[in-house]
Amino acid sequence: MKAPIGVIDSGVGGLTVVREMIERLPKESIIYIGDDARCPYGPKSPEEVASYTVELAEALQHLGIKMLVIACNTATAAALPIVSEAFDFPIIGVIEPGSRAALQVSKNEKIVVLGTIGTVKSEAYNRAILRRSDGRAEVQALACPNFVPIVEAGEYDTPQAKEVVAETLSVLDSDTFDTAILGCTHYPLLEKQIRDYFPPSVEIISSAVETVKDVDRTLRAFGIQNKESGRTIRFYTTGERSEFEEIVEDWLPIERPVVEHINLQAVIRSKGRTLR
Ligand code: I24
Ligand code: DGL
Repeated sequence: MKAPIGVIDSGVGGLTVVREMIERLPKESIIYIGDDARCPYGPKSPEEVASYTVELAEALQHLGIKMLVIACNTATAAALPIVSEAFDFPIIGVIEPGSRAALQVSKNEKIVVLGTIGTVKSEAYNRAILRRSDGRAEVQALACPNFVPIVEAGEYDTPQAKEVVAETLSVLDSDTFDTAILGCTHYPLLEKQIRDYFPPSVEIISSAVETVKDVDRTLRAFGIQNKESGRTIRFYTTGERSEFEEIVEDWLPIERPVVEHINLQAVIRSKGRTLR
């Protein structure tokens, strides 16, 4: 099936998932929407995040997708069950894949999740991990609200970043877990700092790769892989086109990326007509 896979995020962070998709799913077309106008989702209420997430999914439905990936941890935590009920195409989030990977590498089933305030408050990771381990796992979750601003300031590889990471993680006792999940799109950019802070025995899981394995499995399970050649990748932002484009060019191996501004309500209201 030639239709694109939709990917949604609160902004540009979900490009970490797109990067893995480009590499691991070379035949699949992609449409990405980043909700930069309303980013960050991390500090917002679950009701607000859920309504934004449904709106993004609805816009992609109008643009004609065959499956949806919610690349944002906060949106997955707040809205995956709601969105899954509301649409006919298969939908996957980033929390199940990350939880599964953590349980696979952990020796003692003691896991810490790092995420936004919304993700931590939702306890969605705690529930996913406990369900998968038949209640055996011990899960701690820590909100790291200072991490996203450091990454977005482009300061993820600085002494200040190292300091903020150390200060934030200092409340954890590293004897009480052997695996840490980077439960936010932006945290892979701080992986070096997080790695350097924890003892070497702590395994670090980032969910992007695991999520793309799930996408691949889902495409096969539904028999909707693309077998034709000439895939396309398009990006939409609810915010500034040019800023978004710079980050895409910097982050993805795409020569001349197609990036456009999107008005979600205009797309949703344009009944039946797909804007292509
Ligand atoms: N990284 C992120 N968001 C930003 C940024 C960044 N600015 C510099 N870098 N800005 O997220 C957010 C606000 N913008 C976004 C675009 O539209 C308008 C508002 C992390 C991105 C992860 C892929 C630093 C930076 C970069 C390129 C790649 C990675 C990166 F410029 F961290
Ligand atoms: N994309 C969000 C996440 O993965 C991080 C940025 C935000 O707070 O919106 O949780």
